[in-house]
Amino acid sequence: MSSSAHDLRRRLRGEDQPGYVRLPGFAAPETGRRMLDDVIALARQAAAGRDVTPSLVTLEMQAGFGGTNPEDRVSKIFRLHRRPAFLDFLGWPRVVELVGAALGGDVDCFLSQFIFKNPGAWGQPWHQDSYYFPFQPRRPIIGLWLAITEATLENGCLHVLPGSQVEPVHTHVRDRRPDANHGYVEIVDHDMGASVPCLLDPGDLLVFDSHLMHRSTDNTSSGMRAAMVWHFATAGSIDPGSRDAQGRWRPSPVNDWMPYLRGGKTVL
Ligand SMILES: O=C(O)CCC(=O)C(=O)O
Repeated sequence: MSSSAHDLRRRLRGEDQPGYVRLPGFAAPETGRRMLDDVIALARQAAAGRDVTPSLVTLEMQAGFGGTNPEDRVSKIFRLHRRPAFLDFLGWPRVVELVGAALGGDVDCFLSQFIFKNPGAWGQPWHQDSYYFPFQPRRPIIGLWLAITEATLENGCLHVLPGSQVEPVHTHVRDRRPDANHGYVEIVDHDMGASVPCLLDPGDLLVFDSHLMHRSTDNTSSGMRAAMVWHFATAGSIDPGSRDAQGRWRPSPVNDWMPYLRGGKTVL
């Protein structure tokens, strides 16, 4: 393993390490704008009753939430990583190198989501992504969070708890706010007092371990705070799916396992 790969893994998963890495200016802002244009078109197609599968559009759940355009009501759009605007990013040599350094040469991309975070939208409470990923093996799993717009305290940037990647997956309780967004859960048994906000510019990238505790706050500004997130795990991971309302295991509605790296090379 190269020393830079060793260093990245240490920063993501090591004791007394932050559990995340911030890469300013990783992408040009235009890269994010192309992604935004693509998901706006998808949101409008879905609102017009067109079939947008395999993508999945979820709406903000707050009563009366809305705006002028269909995308103004959207919370997240999942299953995007096979679409050209998002697949192209995965083919970038810098992304290949980064993901390979973090996870090794045999990797799948299993989840992607564009988060609109429109004005007034809920933030996502404190959680660990591995709560949503009950795979075998449990780790390593990483997320890449690309800022599409600026992320500020007012528009609901991410907050992370440095060092919390060494914690096991904690109990998560359902988000207790009225009209909470589907799937939002919360860690309530850990002190988050040492958390730090991640103030990012468009094109900045945050790489983080799936045990890192993080949240985002509500968007109290008048503009959208958009981000694109991809998640990666070791190829051959076993995904039991997720539990439905009756507690039965079903294939996850949002995961889409796509081979990404084999022997360190892309297989897109
Ligand atoms: O960007 C956000 O608002 C929340 C994203 C997040 O928590 C995640 O990707 O796990």
